[in-house]
Amino acid sequence: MLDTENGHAQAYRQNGFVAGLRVFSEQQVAELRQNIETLEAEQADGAGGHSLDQFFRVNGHVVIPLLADVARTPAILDAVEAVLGPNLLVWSVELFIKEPGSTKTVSWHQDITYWGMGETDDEVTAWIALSDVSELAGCMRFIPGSHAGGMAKHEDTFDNDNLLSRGQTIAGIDESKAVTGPLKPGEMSLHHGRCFHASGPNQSDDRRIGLAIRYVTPEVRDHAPGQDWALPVRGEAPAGGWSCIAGPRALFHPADLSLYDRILAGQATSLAAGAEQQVNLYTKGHSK
Ligand SMILES: O=C(O)CCC(=O)C(=O)O
Repeated sequence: MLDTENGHAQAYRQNGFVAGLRVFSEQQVAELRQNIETLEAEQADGAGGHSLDQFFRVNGHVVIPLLADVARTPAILDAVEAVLGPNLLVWSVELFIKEPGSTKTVSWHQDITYWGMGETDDEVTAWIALSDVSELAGCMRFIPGSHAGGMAKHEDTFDNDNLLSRGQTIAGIDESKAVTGPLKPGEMSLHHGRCFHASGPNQSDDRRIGLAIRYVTPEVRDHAPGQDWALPVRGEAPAGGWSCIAGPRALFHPADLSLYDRILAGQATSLAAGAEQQVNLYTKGHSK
C-alpha cells in the first residue's frame, strides 16, 4: 500500500510527479471499472443536454455520485494530503480513455495553462489506472523537474487525435529526458500542474482507462480572479474564495444538472481563453 513515510511526497516535490502508488486492491479496481463501464452501457445518452463523454471529461463529480465517491477515497486523500496539506477540495474529475488500438494521444503540455489559477503549487492531479496502463497501452510520460520552471508557451493544434481540449502543445521538448509512468490497475500517479507530460497511443488489446482527480487547496483562490467551484473533501472547508459544492444528490439529479451548467459556463471563460476556434469539450452537447 502507500508509502507511509511520505517518500512519495519528497519524490513529487523534486520531480513534479511520482508514479506507482497503490490505492485500490485488484478487486476494488475491477469493481470500479465495472461500474464505469455499466454507466457507459446504461447512460450512453448522458442527461440535461450533455453527453456522457462530456461528463466523463469535464466535472463529472458534479452529477455522477460514483466519481465524487472515488475522489473521497481515504488512500488517495492520504497521499494527496502529504503533498498539499490537510485542507483539500476537488476541482475536477475526468476520465482519459483510449480504446484498444486507438491512435489518440496527449501532446506535451502543462495542465494549469487554462485553469484560471495562475502558476499555483497548491494543486495536484491524482491519476488512477483502472486498467493496465503500460507503456504499450500509452501510459503518461513526464519531464522530471519541469514543474520548477514557469508556464511554457502552448500552441493550439486542434488535432482530432489529441485528447486535450484544444490539442495544446509545447514545442521543442527534449524527449530523451522523458520518464514513463506505467501503472498497474489500482495504482496511482501524482503530477504537478506545471510538470510537462504527454502520452502515446494505445497499442494494447485492452482499453486504457485513467481517472484524473484535480485536487486544490483553499489558498488557490487567494490570488485568482473571478468565481470558481470545488468540492471540499478533507479538513476545513474554505470560509471564502471558492464556491463550495456538496456533491451529487443522485445520478443526474436535475438540481445538479443546473449546477453543472452554471459551473461550465463560469469556467469556460478561462478554459477556452484565447482559442481561435470553438473549444468543443466545453460546449454543451459535446461528444467525442
Ligand atoms: O491520460 C493521459 O494520457 C493524460 C492525462 C493528463 O494530461 C492529465 O491528467 O493531466
